Amino acid sequence: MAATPVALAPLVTCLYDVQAFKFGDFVLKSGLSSPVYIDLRGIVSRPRLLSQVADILFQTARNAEISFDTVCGVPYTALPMATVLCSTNQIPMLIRRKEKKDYGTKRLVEGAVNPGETCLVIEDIVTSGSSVLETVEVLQKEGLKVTDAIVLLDREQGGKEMLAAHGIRLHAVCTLSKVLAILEQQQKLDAEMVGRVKRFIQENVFVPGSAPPSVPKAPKELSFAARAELPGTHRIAAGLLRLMQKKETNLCLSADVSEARELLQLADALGPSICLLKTHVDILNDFTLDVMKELSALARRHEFLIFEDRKFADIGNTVKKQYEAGVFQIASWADVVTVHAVPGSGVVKGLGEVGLPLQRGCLLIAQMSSAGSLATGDYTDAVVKMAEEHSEFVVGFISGTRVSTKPEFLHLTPGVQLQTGGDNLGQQYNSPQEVIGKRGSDIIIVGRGILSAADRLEAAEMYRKAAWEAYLSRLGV
Ligand code: S5P
Repeated sequence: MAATPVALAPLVTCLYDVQAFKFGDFVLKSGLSSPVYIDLRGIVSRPRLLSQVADILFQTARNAEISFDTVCGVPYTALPMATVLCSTNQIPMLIRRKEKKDYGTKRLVEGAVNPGETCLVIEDIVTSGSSVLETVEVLQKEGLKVTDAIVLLDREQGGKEMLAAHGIRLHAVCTLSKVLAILEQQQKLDAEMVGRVKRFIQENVFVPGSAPPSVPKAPKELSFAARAELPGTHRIAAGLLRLMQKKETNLCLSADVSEARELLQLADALGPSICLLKTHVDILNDFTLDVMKELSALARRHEFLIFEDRKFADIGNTVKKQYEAGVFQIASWADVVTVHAVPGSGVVKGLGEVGLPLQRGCLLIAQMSSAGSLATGDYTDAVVKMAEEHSEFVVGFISGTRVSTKPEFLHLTPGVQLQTGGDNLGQQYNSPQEVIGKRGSDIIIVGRGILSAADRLEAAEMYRKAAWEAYLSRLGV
């Protein structure tokens, strides 16, 4: 598609005419003294200008050849811009609420949220990039992909670089230098003021990591080794984090096979490459407790944990029995199990009565990889809250993205393959780089990506390396 150049001078002139740029001496919200003050809020009162701005934002997205399913404007000024853009071009829009979630049970993102879809973020002005990032994180928490943001005006104070460090490409319609050049050429600004503004920009570039005074500093990313030593980290999580660091692996094998012999062969051959081996024990045709004893011996030899993906989802009294007794006696051999939060906290309490004395842990299902999953938004938030209230037994989450900022919790993500796509039953795949590097998860869960390979060990090593490298680059190593 040939790029249509955006005519900047007429746009800057219109913005100047509506007094979007003020030059003089101002004190910004952050407390900084600035020779320039930019306020694009007036655009909403000029319908023709608002349409023009929306068209230019859309043209910029097309010129950059970004593909996206939905658009979300950073509240509030970019909201009407996104509305006009979406309405004109018939694109579904999402609204991000700005209110903190403790104000009530309202959803943080309104509109049809389809996890896995790509959302384009629209912003009016970017300084440090923190407002865009805040919206991006809320959208990602809903399972949406965000790779690009379009901004009307980039003040060139480090926002682009900060967002790039978080995997977001920022495309600016216009930069502050360009505005200065156009206004100087139109003799609306003298060389002295242009020089003052340029110096101010250069002296006030926000370097990633050194946030401006008004922006809360993002918590520093801790290594797996450091997270293992935090006082609040569960014993099981700490052990797992240590062995992940030691073996340099954040790969969990989903060993969805139906014969015990194959399960044990896989555990022996791939054991050195994995930190966890995940079972669906009810898939086995020839399950015996002796098989699980052999599996436990292999787990000790190769240093991985056993994870039964049982997805308990009943009242406490029932799950307690399902966990402890019956044919499978899961609690006797599984270090961790998965749990649906839908019955309420009784499910965790019931399992804990059996698991705690055995020093076991559980993972709460906060999001699912399957298309149309109902585990999104408020449900996901409630799961995180449940985990925090039961951290004696909950070691982390099954989720597509990082859902808790607490480094004590682990995030494990299924629906991972090197090739993105899905199966014909709703499974959706993302790459290890996307899941670990961009969405902030800790461990990838891979089944068919490895099991369908001609050489399973070679495939496991490929996944191990991809996920480990994504983790290292997230740490900035
Ligand atoms: O949301 C989920 C949760 C889980 S635990 N989506 C999933 O796919 N899983 C499990 O991960 C699923 O039951 C299967 O065992 C594994 C993914 O397998 P794959 O072959 O698609 O990689």
